[in-house]
Amino acid sequence: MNDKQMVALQAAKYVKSGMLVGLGTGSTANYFIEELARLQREEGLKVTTVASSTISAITAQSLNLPIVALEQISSIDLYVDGADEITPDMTLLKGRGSDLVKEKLLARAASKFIAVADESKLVSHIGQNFVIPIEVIPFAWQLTKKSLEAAGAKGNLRPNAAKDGFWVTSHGSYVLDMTFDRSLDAKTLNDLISNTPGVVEHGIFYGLTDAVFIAANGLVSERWI
Ligand code: ABF
Repeated sequence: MNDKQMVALQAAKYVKSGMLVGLGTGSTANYFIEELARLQREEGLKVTTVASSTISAITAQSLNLPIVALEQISSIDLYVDGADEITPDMTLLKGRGSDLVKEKLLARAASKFIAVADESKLVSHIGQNFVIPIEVIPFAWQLTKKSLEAAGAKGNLRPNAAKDGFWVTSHGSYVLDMTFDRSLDAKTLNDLISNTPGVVEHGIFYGLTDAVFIAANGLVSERWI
């Protein structure tokens, strides 16, 4: 069993029958979805799920997990998802793929949000290894980019090489992949980006995690707030 699978299985121990469970996106979240399906099949677990992306919804459906649409929920019991970066204060960077809007909605709606990852995701500050994805309203992208540049950011629209154009998310936003001065802390960055007109949502998950589970060399450590 690899570290991603191990940490996902640990998170699945917090799932109880009757829960409405949010399904994350990515390889670690996939192991969690597969484990839920196994628990349902072999141990009679009864849960309802809601997915953070089309791909996770397809996976859940193919494994016969009951699934409801985001439109049908106003809160969930538990959300389990991976991350691209995790800082010591449990801030996450997410959204290298897409659908970070749904991911953030579920993280906010959850009574408990557990972030799961292997140790490669641990960083000292947000933006250490990856650019910060910022979803913007398409017609506002130039103005939004300019506002962010005035705050010292650098970057550009995410390209879509397959279509020889720009990346468009599942709900029609463009994505600005930006870097910021590394002296800015997570809260400052979070507030700055959230308060920029034209921004739909961004990949900094500040103050949203209840726990971070990290697997390293076959051992899982849990850190709860
Ligand atoms: C999605 O998948 C993203 O928000 C996050 O970027 C990524 C983590 O993927 P993995 O578990 O495959 O490393 O949730």
